[in-house]
Amino acid sequence: EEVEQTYIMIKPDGVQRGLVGEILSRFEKKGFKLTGLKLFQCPKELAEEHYKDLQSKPFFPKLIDYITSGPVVCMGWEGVGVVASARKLIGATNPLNAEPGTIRGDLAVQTGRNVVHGSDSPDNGKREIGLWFKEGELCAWTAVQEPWLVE
Ligand code: DAT
Ligand code: MG
Repeated sequence: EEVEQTYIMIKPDGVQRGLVGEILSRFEKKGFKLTGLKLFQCPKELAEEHYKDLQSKPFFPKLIDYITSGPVVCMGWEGVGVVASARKLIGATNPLNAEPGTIRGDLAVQTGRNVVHGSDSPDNGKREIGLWFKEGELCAWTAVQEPWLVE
């Protein structure tokens, strides 16, 4: 059980549908610590870098159009096991397969509009936070609730 960092992003559909507070509060209530937060219109080059592993997929151009179609909410979250835990809170990539209770299971219908991104490994968590945030945009702080979350 290691303290990890993950990059969570509310995609343009989540912002347009007024789901920012709902999605953010699920990570907050779980007990993770917010380390960075901003509303951001993503340039094409950054979207392509973020999703570079999917470059050869047929859906790649549509994915880039979607992610750059409006502002996203960029978030850094920290906590014990946060990478895998956040992926569980988010649910399966295809919202039709996502369990009720998960963000995608409760709030989304289609893979191409699945409202939220979460890093898939601790290494990618660090990589993506470095990609989306500049130095000075992240805060190191102590949450007073910490001893009530982790023994
Ligand atoms: P996840 O976002 O669950 O980590 P992923 O990394 O495999 O999923 O893919 C990144 C995003 O690309 C995903 O959230 C939506 C889009 N995507 C993935 N597979 C797709 C497919 N078969 N058709 C259309 N879009 C897809
Ligand atoms: Mg992924």
